[in-house]
Amino acid sequence: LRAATSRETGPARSHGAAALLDNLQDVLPRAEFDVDAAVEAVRPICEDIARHGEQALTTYAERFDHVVPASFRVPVEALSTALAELDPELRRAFEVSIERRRAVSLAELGDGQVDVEVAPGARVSQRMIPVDRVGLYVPGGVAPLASTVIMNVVPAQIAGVGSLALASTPQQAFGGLPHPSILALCALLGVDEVYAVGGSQAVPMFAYGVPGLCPKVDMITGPGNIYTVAAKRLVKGLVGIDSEAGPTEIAILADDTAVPAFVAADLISQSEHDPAAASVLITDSEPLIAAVEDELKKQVATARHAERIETSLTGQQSGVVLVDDLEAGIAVADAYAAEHLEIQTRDAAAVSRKINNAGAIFLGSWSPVSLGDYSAGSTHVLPTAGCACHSSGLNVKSYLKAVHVIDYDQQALAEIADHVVTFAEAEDLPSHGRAISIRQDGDQ
Ligand code: HSO
Ligand code: ZN
Repeated sequence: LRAATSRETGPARSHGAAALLDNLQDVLPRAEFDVDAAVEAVRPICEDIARHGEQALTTYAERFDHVVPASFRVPVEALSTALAELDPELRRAFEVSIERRRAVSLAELGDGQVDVEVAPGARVSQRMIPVDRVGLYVPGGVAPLASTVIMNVVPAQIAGVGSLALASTPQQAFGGLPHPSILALCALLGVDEVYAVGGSQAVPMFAYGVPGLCPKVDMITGPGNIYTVAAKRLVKGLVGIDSEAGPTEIAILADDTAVPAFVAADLISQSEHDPAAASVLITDSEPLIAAVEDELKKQVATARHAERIETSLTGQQSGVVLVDDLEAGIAVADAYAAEHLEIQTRDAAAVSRKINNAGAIFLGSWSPVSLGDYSAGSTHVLPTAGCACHSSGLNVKSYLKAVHVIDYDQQALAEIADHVVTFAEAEDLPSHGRAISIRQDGDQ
């Protein structure tokens, strides 16, 4: 697919970056993800769970998951059993991923120090306060995303979130428990409040609380299918949410130095998630396109999930963008604002500094997206659907509230009093001014 060429879109940056971005966004396709339609489907579920709690959870477990867990709250023994029965090699893989995500999360935390004396005796500082209680949903449907447990739980714990609950779909194959690797990870990470509840029900359960089962949370994080996303949209405001994650995306900006087999493997890796996943190659090299197309044919043929990979790769959301030169490629990548952007070019680090819009940037031949999905230490919860132009991936700060602390002494207030009174008058809010001037009257 030739989705666009730099000839059609004009030479990079010659019309001004903003005009070029608009133009490119029109021609770059993206997966359909109509959350509004799904909202209508989950609205009655949210209302029902708000009203009827556990009884409603039972109804939907029967209807959607075809198994009603013995108890929606997973007994802690099930977590330790899952950990005890975990394959040792997989346990080591989990531990390495946790260690690295912890190291990076600690760095993300920084010292958070804001403490400014704006004038003598006038101090404004900032406290970073963790969210009290978080509910995390981990999908267990098509693929049980055990890595998602790490990506959500580790930064929340490092942020200092006091109470963390996790839900994942009950699985018929595991007697109504969530997938054992998800349970084992909960045990490894010390999360013992776990529910066997599917996404569109877990979100309202967390948002409203279910009496006698699950206390209400303050914030809900974690990905899910379109109904989970729709439920998050419905309860947003009542609780905080991380983001509305759509189908996964990879864009690869490559020149003729890229290794075609690597490029193809990386495109395929994200297409493996979902028939609606987007895999986009942006390059100025026609020989690379030909070589990658050959590789794709070879590699897809032997892939375990060839069918959904092929649907994703041939979908209108995926394709190749042939550009005149790397500068044009950078403009296309910036306009697309991919969830994951790989740069496989000469001096990838220098190219990456010209990119402003991407969820995460993977440099060179040895930092593929799959590494970030599991064990790089970075987050894999990233903005999709172009949201990378305004949002960040999930990190320690996502779980922290910045609270300003204002501390002026009498003299410092007196110094600025007239300005505040004047300002308040200009807004026709004289009582605001009075709250200042009453303190200047001297007879208090
Ligand atoms: N690539 C997905 C995350 C993931 N991949 C989990 C494998 N497991 C969205 O960033
Ligand atoms: Zn992935």
